[in-house]
Amino acid sequence: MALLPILEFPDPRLRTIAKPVTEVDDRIRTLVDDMLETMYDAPGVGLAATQVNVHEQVIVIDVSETNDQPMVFINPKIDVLDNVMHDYEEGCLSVPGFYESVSRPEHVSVTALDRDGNSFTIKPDGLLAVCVQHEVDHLNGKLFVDYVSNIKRQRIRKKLEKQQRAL
Ligand code: QAP
Ligand code: CO
Repeated sequence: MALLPILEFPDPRLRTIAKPVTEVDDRIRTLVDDMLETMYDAPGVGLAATQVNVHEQVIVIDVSETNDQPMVFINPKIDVLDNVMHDYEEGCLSVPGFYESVSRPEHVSVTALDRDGNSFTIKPDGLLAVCVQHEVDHLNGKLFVDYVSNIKRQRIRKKLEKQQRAL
């Protein structure tokens, strides 16, 4: 197991489009385990491979109160089930210290492969539905700050660039 460094906005590598995983093998399972360790250490509720500079379609999520229900989504596909939207105050390990309200579809279906390479489909509720969409956005090079106004995003970028220069 290993802790992986997390890329921070506005790192251009966060804009990379992830490739599908062609085989769920031990290399992918090691990546999943390292991503889970990195997410729990942060701590966070979701992490996409893009955020640890691996550009393959792998997501880990744990929205349980007890942090003992890890979920793995490989090659996830989202279907929007209706036009109902829901606002949620989102954050991101790649945008530390900033939270903004984002509107997303409330009802989605997600089909993915699990860590054994088996396909599954879920209809997530609440925070899980928000989190899956947020993480799938990462695999497409998209960040939650892309949904806020240019002025807010610019403010966030400048503050993070200043913090990063101080390191
Ligand atoms: C994505 O985000 C998410 O700013 C996961 O200083 C967030 O785990 C989906 C975190 C909200 C749905 C709703 C953020 C930790 C963690 C920070 C996270 C921070 C420390 C964010
Ligand atoms: Co994020």
